[in-house]
Amino acid sequence: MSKIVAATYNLHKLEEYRKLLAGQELEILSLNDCPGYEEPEENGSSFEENANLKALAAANYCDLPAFADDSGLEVEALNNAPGIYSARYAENDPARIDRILKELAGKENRRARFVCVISVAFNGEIVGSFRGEIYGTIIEKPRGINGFGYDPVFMPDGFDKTFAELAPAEKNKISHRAKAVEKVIEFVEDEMSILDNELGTF
Ligand code: ITT
Repeated sequence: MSKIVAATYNLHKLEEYRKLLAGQELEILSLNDCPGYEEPEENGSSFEENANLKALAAANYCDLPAFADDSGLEVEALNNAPGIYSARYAENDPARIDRILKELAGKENRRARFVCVISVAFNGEIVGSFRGEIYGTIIEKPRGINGFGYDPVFMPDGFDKTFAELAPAEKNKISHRAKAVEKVIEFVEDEMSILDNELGTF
């Protein structure tokens, strides 16, 4: 089974990746399996730049293929904040949710989307970056206990439950992370079949 490093210390993300990639003949390691690793500073100005630098640093340090995501919530009426600063918007999940709700108080437009960009790094370079998005609205009060981060206030379009009220398997069918993972799998399958065809010509 091939090994790949999921370059994250976020155990909720890791859990989602292990489920989303369950059928893939992959042993998914995390940064907890890379003793001594020091995370690079997330100083990119886009989800793509941050995902690239996280994936590359982990692949180089662990000498294995690695992928990383940079993800977050973009709220239309807040000029797309918190965006790439989603993890740093306040000191913990409840405080981050509280800040969003306060900033949205009195505003009619509560449209938002989650974004996830996954970059895959191999042999010292980024081989691809893949984006998934899901649109929805921010509700007035947190609901539900599943998931993590902003899930209790995000209600995806077409549902009357928040991400935190959906079962994990339901979130994993529609989420920004699931959509980005689908693109990664498609890319890897295409690359493998190109490789197979090339090897077949010898
Ligand atoms: P790593 O960098 O170690 O992967 P992190 O939590 O710092 O972990 P990010 O910099 O990508 O990750 O920040 C993503 C933040 O966006 C995350 O901490 C949540 O606050 C929010 N977020 C991302 N995906 C989410 C999801 O599926 N549900 C709820 N909140 C999410």
